[in-house]
Amino acid sequence: MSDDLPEDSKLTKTKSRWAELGKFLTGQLSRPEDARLPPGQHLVKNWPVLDLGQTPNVPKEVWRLDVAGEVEHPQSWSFEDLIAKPQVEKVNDIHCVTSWSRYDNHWKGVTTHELMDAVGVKPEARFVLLTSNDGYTTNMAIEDFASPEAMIVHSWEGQPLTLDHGGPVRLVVPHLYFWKSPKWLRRIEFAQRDHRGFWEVRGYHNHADPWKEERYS
Ligand SMILES: Nc1nc2c(c(=O)[nH]1)N[C@H]1C(S)=C(S)[C@@H](COP(=O)(O)O)O[C@H]1N2
Ligand SMILES: [Mo]
Repeated sequence: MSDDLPEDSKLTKTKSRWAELGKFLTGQLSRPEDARLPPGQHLVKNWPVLDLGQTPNVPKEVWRLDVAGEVEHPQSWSFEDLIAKPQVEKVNDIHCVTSWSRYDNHWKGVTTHELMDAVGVKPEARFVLLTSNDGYTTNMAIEDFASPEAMIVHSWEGQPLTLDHGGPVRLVVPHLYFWKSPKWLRRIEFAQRDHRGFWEVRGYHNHADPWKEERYS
């Protein structure tokens, strides 16, 4: 699948270069008077679109989410299955590694806790690998995936998530840089071992905590 990805695209080359150069690193803590904004970030009011440039148009009628790996009950959810779960609304901030942050995003969807309960995650599971319909992948420790703020979302500001921003369904893990929030979510795999995703193998930090400026590895 990763064969289809734009390895030589300008964006991929530029961002790989930024990782080598340590672009946007301040080495500082956030200013105490503005503790909401992580170091090296600036605030935007709009919502930029960032991706590899291959927008997969998967209507919600045919969208599926497979949950596999170290789970008691592997499942494949339709959009209807997702909507049938308890719906939760949360508000949180986005922090992108390219240095923009956006406050007060209203999300609606299903918590990762709900999904983990539904599939029965085995105690052996320690990592999560996420795969999207454009071939994008990203990875995280199960503790990060299980953050109380992490959600599988289908709505933003009371409206269905637009295609540009990952509709019909994306993951949002707001305590990590936004590249750990895959758009067009297709598959969640629980694993005993870590498997680095698209940006994680291109010089980006495996953990990605914006408060610690974990931009690059
Ligand atoms: N499927 C997919 N998810 C993705 C990406 C991508 O290229 N493909 N890019 C990531 C990056 S680098 C960022 S900053 C955010 C951008 O999300 P947005 O376009 O909704 O702002 O999506 C993340 N999730
Ligand atoms: Mo990004």
